[in-house]
Amino acid sequence: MSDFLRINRDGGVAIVTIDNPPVNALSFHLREPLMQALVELRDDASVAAVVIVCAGRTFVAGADITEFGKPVQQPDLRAIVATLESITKSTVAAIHGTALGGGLELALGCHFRVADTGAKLGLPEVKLGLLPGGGGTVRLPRLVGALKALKMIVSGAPISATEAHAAGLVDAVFEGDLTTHAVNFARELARKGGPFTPVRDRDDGLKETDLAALDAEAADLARKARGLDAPIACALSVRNAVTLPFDPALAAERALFVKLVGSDQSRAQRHLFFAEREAAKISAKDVVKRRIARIGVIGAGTMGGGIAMAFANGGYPVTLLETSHEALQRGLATIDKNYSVSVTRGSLTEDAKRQRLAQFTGSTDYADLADCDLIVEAVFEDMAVKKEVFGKLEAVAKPGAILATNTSYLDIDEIAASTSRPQDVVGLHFFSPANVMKLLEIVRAQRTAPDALATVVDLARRIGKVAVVVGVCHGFVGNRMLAARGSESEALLLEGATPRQIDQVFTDFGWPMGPFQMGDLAGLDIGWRNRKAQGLTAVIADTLCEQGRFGQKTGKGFYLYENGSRTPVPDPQVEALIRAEADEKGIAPRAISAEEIIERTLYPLINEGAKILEEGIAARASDIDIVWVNGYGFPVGKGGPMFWAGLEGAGKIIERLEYWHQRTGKDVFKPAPLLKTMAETGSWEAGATV
Ligand code: T1G
Repeated sequence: MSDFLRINRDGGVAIVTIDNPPVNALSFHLREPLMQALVELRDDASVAAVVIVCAGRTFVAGADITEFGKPVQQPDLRAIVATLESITKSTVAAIHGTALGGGLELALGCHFRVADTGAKLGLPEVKLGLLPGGGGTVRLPRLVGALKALKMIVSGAPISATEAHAAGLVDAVFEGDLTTHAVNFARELARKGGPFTPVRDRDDGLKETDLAALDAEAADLARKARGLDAPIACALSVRNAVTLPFDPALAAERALFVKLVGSDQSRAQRHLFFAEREAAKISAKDVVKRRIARIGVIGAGTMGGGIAMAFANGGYPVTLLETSHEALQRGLATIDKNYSVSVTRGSLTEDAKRQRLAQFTGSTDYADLADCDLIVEAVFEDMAVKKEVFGKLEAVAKPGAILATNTSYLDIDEIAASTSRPQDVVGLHFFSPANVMKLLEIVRAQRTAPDALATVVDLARRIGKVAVVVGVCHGFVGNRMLAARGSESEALLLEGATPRQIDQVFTDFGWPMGPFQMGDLAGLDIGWRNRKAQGLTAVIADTLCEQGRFGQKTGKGFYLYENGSRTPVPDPQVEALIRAEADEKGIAPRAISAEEIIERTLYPLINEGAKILEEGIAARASDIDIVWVNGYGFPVGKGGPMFWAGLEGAGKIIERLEYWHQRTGKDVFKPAPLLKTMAETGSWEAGATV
């Protein structure tokens, strides 16, 4: 038969077992034998029912994403589902793990679906810049209704077996041996006899469709799409399921899919799918990871509290240490408040909140960290303070405990060298709020032991973080590139651009917000403190801070925030301040184009990324993309700065960088040699391995 599929008989029930590790993706080498098996069983009179089940950890998790962009090899999924629906005897999909994308569409080709209690079902194609291309947008509404189908397909979020059962997507949910339950379910159907109605001919979910409500929901989702095409296509295809007969709706779905699969946006989002998995792979063969049972966090401020929550949310007990009882109580109270907000929003139950709070042990005594396997310091961003903390850890941390610093730009090699155990020292650069932001830059110091590194990379995945291993330099990857991106901000303002204009260019590009609105959100005083620590100035931002204009938290920054509103309102006072500074410097205002703003912000960003690759601070260009998409909101439809450089054209970027370098003399515009390699070869040379 096939290495990827086998057929067993249990009386009159044929059990088709798919076995294509790791996730039973519908690769061509599976589709071919699957099609043959379905035709054979359809025509075999001794077969009374067909059950499709999967070996391994999950039901089919989708089409094989590696096949996209290549010529389609028949049979494709649509042909398989059509053959499945031509079977008149009962067909049952037995779902465990995650039935996603083409996997759920395969299951929708069956008359019935049963699932085990832990199963999840979803159509996440939108996250790849696609829409379900195997009939999902036309069949799912027929079972669960158009509105629920719309929300599932545009969000891409899976639902539980219980929710799927309640919605009519799944016909039964079982505990225990799913295959046996599925076979008995199928046998009972066969005993009762058909005919069995294929999903394509069912309309129970479509009968009461409120088209106005559907259109309203679709319009709301479109507003949130931020320039992405796939969510719009998904909504249109679900609407077609309501307004068109099945076959024309299916044909329209196919046309939309073909358009999306060839688009730059989908290529960008598929790039990110694999890049995220690559980033977690480090060259640490045969390394035994250390056991992590208990976490210590030093500092219960914004970062320390968020980091402690991130570990508690991941199920780890946390000892949270502060210098005083008052500071500790303040930190614990903030944590409690954060969980209460989640409960109010409905994203956390009261019980879960209690469970998470029970994970915390507060202390003001370093000795209480003695049983911790990983200790993360999140104290004031000052080298002397960090070294003092590590000095104390020398005395209490047990052998083999990993000692991590949350510094956002200090030299971790210097911190490690101040201890007697540099092999245990690593950087864990969380992004604020640490309990929410997915990105975790794992900073490998020169003497970080391979097993320590492998341990924290694995731990990051366990607490739901997207880990990228980076090397030591000022600002590592993200913040170093952020400095390059912002290096011209003040010059652009002084030369005539307004904060609103620059921010608008960024949001038009697809960023959630521009740099000035972001600065007001984060607090301008943070950058002000960093600049002062480094002896740097930014005349406009410094002046705003001197006036106490820190941003949203003070009601004004680059923008005004009236009556506690979070909506930025341009402030004539700020524009007057900018003009006054420009006049003092003899800079006459001029019209500045959107293209110029892109060239003086995003091109230096890419150029710094190229330098980071050359220095081996990042191992792959795709790692840099993962940092920027998960840590700074780089639009997923553009794949990250390094992927986007390929779309924009490295040659064009070099030419414009050279122009601005010649005009300003600034190093940030001096094209990195690797950028030239990219222009010549079309791909980024991997930098040294971190
Ligand atoms: N195709 C190819 N490879 C895949 C894959 C897929 N669909 N899903 C996972 N992999 C690889 C992954 O790269 C990794 O490889 C390994 O499997 C383990 O994955 C026609 C068009 C199922 C929840 O979007 O969400 O169907 O790094 O590390 O954390 O309408 O994988 O080991 O070499 O993620 O346990 C729709 C994508 C496709 C689901 C498991 N389906 N996958 O998570 O393991 S488009 C998806 C996932 C489609 C149809 C449309 C997750 C998972 P390597 P992993 P995991």
